[in-house]
Amino acid sequence: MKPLLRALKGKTLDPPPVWMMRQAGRYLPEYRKLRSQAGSFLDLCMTPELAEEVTLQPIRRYGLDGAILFSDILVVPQALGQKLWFEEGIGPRLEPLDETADLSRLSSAAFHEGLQPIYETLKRLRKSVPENVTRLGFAGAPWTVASYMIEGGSSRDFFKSRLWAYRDPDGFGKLIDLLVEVTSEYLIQQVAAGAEAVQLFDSWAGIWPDEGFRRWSLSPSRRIIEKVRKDCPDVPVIFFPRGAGVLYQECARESGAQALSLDSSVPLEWARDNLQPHVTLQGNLDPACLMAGGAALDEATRRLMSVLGKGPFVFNLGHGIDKTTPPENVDRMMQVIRGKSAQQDGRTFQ
Ligand code: 1CP
Repeated sequence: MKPLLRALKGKTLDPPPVWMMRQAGRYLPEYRKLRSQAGSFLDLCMTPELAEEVTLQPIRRYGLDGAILFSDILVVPQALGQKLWFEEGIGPRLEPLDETADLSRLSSAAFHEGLQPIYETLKRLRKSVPENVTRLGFAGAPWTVASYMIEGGSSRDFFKSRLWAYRDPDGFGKLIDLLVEVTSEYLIQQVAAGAEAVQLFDSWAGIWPDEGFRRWSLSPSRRIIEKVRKDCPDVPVIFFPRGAGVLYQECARESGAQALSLDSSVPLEWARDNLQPHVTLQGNLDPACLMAGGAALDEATRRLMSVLGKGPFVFNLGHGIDKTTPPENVDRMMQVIRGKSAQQDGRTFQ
């Protein structure tokens, strides 16, 4: 079995498998080149040959253990009929929904049709991803996706979304229920097209007090994970409730995920003692440390391996790699991770 899949299924590997959130992207010159040829970011996501190529770029360069589908969490609202565009220098933009919005304007009728290019990318990756590399699918968790749908893009405080949830929990719950339904189907279709494991990104989970977290982050995510596991029992699910703090413990016990992706603020010894007995852990190098490189990077990489590497562990970052990261710092990180034990393990890397 492929190393990343083995780790996600609870095996301890030395060295641990490694991939990076947002591993394909603007820090790579080969990505910037293709991106400028493609026109828009969405064109890149929705053109299978190009999305396939971008997915493979960091695999060729670094020999990572996981190839994550190149796409975005916001293609889901787009497939529901909400207008989406990306503004240079600003980021994603959507025509915002509000509390009075007629949710029936969102339609799942053409949902899978709109996402066909993404399934096609995964089909192509079946043939082009190297043999020992795991193909990862992903989606945004309902709360994180809903927040972009309501705010109309990125937000600092998510007040509009939180106010809706507090004032009209039934109405807000309908939007979350719709996202639970379509996101489960979306992930199941990704598996049918070739994804061997999937990650559910709840990037803004940490904004909630505990009750809100349970109701709007953990519970909808658990429902999705349950559906995916029922249809695809062999496919591990990685859950990333960024910023969950001590509530990571409830996620370990109750989300149904096989692995939890830790943000950089989670203390390693605490995670080892309280989470790793229940699930595989993934994470959590600070992306700023990767950007800094040098001795700080070597030291943080070694510490992560020595504390979490004695149990089921996947080396990753605590959040996405930043676009100003020098690509050679990733080489340095890979050397520290794989060191000499990579040869002992008998694994070969391009
Ligand atoms: O200009 C460009 O080229 C676009 C930059 C970019 C990229 C490379 C965006 C816009 N999305 C992506 C790809 C992407 N997004 C992947 C690809 C696979 C990979 O290599 O990992 C994935 C998994 C995502 C997921 C995603 N998109 C998340 C969840 C993870 C996270 O970072 O928290 C979120 C919140 C988004 C929304 C989004 N899309 C793009 C940006 C810049 C953002 C974040 C905006 C914000 O901070 O609110």
